[in-house]
Amino acid sequence: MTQTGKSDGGSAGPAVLLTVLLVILVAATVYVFAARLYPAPSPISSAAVLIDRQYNRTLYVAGAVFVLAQLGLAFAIFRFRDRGRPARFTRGSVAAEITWTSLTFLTFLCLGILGRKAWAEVRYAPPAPDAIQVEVTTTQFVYTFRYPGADGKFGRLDPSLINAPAGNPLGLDLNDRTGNDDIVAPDLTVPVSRPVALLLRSQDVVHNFFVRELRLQQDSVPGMMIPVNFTANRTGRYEIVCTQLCGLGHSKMHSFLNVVSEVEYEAFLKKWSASQ
Ligand SMILES: [Cu+2]
Repeated sequence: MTQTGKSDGGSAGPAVLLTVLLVILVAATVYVFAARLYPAPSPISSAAVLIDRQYNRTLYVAGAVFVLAQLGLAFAIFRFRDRGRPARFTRGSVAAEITWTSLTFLTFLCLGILGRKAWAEVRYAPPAPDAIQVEVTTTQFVYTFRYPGADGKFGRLDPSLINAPAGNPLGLDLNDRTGNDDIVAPDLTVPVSRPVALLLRSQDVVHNFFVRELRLQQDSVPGMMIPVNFTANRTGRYEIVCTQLCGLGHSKMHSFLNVVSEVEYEAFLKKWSASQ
């Protein structure tokens, strides 16, 4: 009631404005995703296709929940707007709480189960017997890739021998014969359609190995050897970037993944073993 005693009809303005804003927000968000304004580069491995499928599934589920929740909120704001009457207190509903908490739990459980293959294939499956082994070492702010050479064995590393300006960034122990044929390169070169088994390690802080086209992103952690597998099925040059803020030079920390033919790969090995 107003001071004059006339009935107060409330104020619909703020409720209408907020409702309209929410509907515009929902429409704009749906448009950004539906029109694919920022498409990801096409995948270059079967595991990347699985990751894309999982991403889309998660996006559809989360998108549907987002649209329903925001439109529900818009409806509630408009329906229960200020009508000049005192607000009524409600206690909520335990049954409704249990229902949507259980539904959320089941949704995430199902998404996790559906996505386990995509995750496990890259991280837990043992590498194929003919996989190409490459050790990836990260340090502020470079990647160094090591191939075991003809003997298939990595030579011993000694941290006290690390001396990048003298050409030994990994601390390769030259007294260890298995290391004599090791190949150390600044780029990662692999043949197309051959399984690759990477071993990630770090010399200083936590870095990351990320190739968008492989949908592969894995931290490298000091003191750990982290295996990841991939098989690239399209030749090309793809950027490898560090996605962990690892210091002042972080934004410049990158390298390249060269996916080449068998012939080019053999030539690469020859060239680098001759230079070392
Ligand atoms: Cu880094």
